[in-house]
Amino acid sequence: METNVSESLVLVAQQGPVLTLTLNRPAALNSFTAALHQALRGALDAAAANAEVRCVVITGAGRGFCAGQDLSDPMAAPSAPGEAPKDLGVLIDRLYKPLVQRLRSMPVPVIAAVNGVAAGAGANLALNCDFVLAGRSASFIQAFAKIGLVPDTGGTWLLPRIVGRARALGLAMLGDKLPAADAERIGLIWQCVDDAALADEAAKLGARLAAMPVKALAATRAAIDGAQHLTMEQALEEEAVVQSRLGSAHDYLEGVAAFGAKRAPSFTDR
Ligand code: T3D
Repeated sequence: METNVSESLVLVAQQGPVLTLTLNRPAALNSFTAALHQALRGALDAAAANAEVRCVVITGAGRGFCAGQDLSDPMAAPSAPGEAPKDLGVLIDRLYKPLVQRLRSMPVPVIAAVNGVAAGAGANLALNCDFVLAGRSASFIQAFAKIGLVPDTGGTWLLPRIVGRARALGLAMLGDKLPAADAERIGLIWQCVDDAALADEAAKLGARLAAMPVKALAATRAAIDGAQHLTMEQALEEEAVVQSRLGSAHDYLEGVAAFGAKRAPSFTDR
């Protein structure tokens, strides 16, 4: 059964164990204001605390996914002549950094279902998710250079790791619109699907992930991200530490028992 819990800047709908969060400022292509940040982070916190939620899908209302920072918001708009310049670093520290940290520490997998343009921090919001599905008419724009900024919301860390330095620099310096099919071709995203199929494909993937041992999936994300700055020797040690923890958890015992009994497993850890 589907329930709409809130009609606000972030629409929240739960279908079984899959929670869908819809950014809801369609007239401004779901660009970020402080209030939208607060609503999204609040919804993610609530999902993280809710044992019934085993996968989160983030998407956008209307024709866009998210156009990044709302450039007309007084907290971000350039200062008027004579005023002290705004310190955008404060905005990043207070709003974007905690959002990325929240996303990347979610105890369940997170899917971005990119339904339209994803620009600036909106593109990197998607890239911080574990899976990015995009409709064929969607696109990704590292819009920062066009307004004299560097990629933020984790873009400088993510882009070279996902697509390599050459493509990272090309995307970040030129700021061109990258269609979803090209984003899939260069490995920036998981999959490009027909627009009409996006919601169904996201729901299908969400249900599949929700039925998996999500505690292990969250540990997989942390281990793969953490290994980026480790030597192979250190990564082997870290794998032993994590495996030791997971090996005594319910889901491992259940997975092995189900395998032996040739039945479907029932994973419950979070
Ligand atoms: O504060 C800081 O700057 C630090 C933090 C930075 C993080 C960032 O995200 S920096 C990057 C900010 N984002 C952008 O630079 C993207 C700006 N938007 C665009 O370039 C274009 O809108 C798009 C390429 C995304 C889409 O183009 P198009 O032609 O499909 O739509 P449009 O007509 O430009 O936009 C539709 C409406 O949304 C329009 O409003 P209107 O005229 O119908 O009333 C437009 O002003 C509004 N909109 C789109 N993006 C933003 C926005 N309003 C405020 N802020 C936006 N980012």
